Amino acid sequence: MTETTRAGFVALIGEPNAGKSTLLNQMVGAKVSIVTHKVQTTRARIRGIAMEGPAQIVFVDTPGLFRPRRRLDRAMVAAAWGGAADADIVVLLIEAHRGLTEGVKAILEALRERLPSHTRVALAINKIDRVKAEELLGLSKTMNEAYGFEKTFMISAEKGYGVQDLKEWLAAELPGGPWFYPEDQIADLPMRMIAAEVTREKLTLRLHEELPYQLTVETERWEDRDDGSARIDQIVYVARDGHTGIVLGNRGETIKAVGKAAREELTEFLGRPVHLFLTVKVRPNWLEESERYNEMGLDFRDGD
Ligand SMILES: Nc1nc2c(ncn2[C@@H]2O[C@H](COP(=O)(O)OP(=O)(O)OP(=O)(O)O)[C@@H](O)[C@H]2O)c(=O)[nH]1
Ligand SMILES: [Mg+2]
Repeated sequence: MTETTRAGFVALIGEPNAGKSTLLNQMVGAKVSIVTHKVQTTRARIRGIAMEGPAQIVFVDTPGLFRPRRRLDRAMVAAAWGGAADADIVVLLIEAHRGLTEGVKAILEALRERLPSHTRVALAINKIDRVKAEELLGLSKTMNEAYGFEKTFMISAEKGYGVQDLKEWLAAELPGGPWFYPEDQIADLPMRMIAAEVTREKLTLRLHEELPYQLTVETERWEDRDDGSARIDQIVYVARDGHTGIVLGNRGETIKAVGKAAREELTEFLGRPVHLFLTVKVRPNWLEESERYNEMGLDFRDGD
């Protein structure tokens, strides 16, 4: 088997909101990484596993690359570059309608500076459903003048256009060798973390402005019950007293809606009933606590 099989790591990098997590989910065929219309949704490196013929492609979703300010930002950006450095192939995602932005320019610069020169980098121009076909050729040309990409793909991660082409190319380019995971595994992330991410996604979708960036969710207890259901207890850590009321909402309606949406998604994901209990706790300093970073799968020291 090892003579014909191929396997490797493909890191998805790009600006926040480029569609990296959407692409990972599309490749895997299941929602492993949370997606929102807001920037900086993904906080850590998330592995999703896809099979393509004899090849096993381990996709590494990374936090968006941007100019970091806070400790959490720095740890996220460090995690993203770490994912790129460890990968066999890096795929840079850009948004078709935004083109070669200042942020993308900074990433190209950093690709040259931070990654070994033999690193293989492909370009995926995403969200092609948002632009006219004739604009794409020009953008592809501009991008390839700015950086020596090995190959360029035009895709819509959301609609699935061009995704299979990209997948087949990656599968063919990965090194020969045994698979890293069982054939039917789709993610390499503890269930308690996936469950916390699902709740964070629902909170991010319902809360405004800075609030989603100032909270974190942890699964505190997970009990598999005899009747086949799971009882999951989670804590939502907020940074300020005033945030508790906003997260709870008028008569608790926000947290109720969040809990319901998260529970439904988890029930579907796990294929069994879920009882989800959410508690909101104020923790003014959580953004400076190493334990919170460990829970998120981030390296606290990277924030120094
Ligand atoms: N129109 C369109 N929207 C897309 C496409 N791919 C992703 N999106 C949307 O873009 C937004 C961001 O998608 P994500 O997958 O969360 O982006 P990301 O790069 O993982 O973002 P961060 O985790 O914040 O770095 C979401 O609203 C997606 O639905 C696409 O092909 N077309
Ligand atoms: Mg993401």
